[in-house]
Amino acid sequence: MINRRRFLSGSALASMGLLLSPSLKAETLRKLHFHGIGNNEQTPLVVSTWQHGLAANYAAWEILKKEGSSLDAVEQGVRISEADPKVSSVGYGGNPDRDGNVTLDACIMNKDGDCGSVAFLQNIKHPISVARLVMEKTPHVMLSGKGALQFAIENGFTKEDLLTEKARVRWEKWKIKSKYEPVINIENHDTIGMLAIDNYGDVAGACTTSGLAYKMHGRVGDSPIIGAGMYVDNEVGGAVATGVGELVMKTLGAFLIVELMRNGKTPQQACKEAIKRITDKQKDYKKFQVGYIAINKSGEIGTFSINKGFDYALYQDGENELIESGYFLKF
Ligand code: SD4
Repeated sequence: MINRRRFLSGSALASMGLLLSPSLKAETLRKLHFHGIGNNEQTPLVVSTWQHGLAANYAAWEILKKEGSSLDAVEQGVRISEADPKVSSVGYGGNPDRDGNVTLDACIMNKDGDCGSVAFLQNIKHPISVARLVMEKTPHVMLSGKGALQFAIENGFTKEDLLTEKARVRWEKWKIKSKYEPVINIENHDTIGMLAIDNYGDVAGACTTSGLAYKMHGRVGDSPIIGAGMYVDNEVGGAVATGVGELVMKTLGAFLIVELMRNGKTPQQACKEAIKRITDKQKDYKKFQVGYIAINKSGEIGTFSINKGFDYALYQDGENELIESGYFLKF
């Protein structure tokens, strides 16, 4: 658990004249809450995977600080990574599959337990926004492939070529050996998963990726699977995953973490337990990376990964920092 915030006790608040004043208006209370002096001293907050989460968090925080919703915050936050050609495993600039196609997976979930997802979507720069529209405008949770593309176009998205020159050159180089081999923490582990709690204490989550580099055409990972790559329950908290999606899907990692928290585990204990589920069951786990982030309703954070090298970006208490996660494998 990370608790970097000073705790203002009841007596400290009383000495500031805040507890006793009946005239304290709701607006003032909200502001105090925002600045960490309210019922829950650790929110609002936004947390996301990997270094590029820093820029994404910043965009999310801009929304949270204007008292926007956690749902808007996570959508706008991850769109930064989706649009950034330097991020080689999300949206535009993402590494292609082995046949040279950039195929995208994304999902989003709100405080009411509604969710939307797209899988195997091509030529659309912001799959997260398509996922949100699936949630808001259709009776379904998930659209995939051509159907997802058709839905996106019908809703005003434009088709774009997402394979940048740099990604194409990397792919051409990869084709020389054509060996599918996810490398721990290197370029193909850049999915952005983001969780936020807003000023009103509500939790939302988003996850978006171009998936594992040089995967088979048609392969879908954990990131668009509700409960695998991401899960939110506003009574409990939320969790997101990054890394080799097959391991996450086999253990339904994000849902598992939220259920463990529901049953009393801290976010940190829950993330460790979910990693242990993988290391107990998967013989070859040492070769792969999986990282989890979880938050609970009080704004406590947990993170854990199989291998060293997973880091996450946390924007809380006005500070946005990159923090190294704990990990299972100590060499
Ligand atoms: C996938 N989990 O498609 C994604 C890849 C990833 O960080 O997380 N990269 O399996």
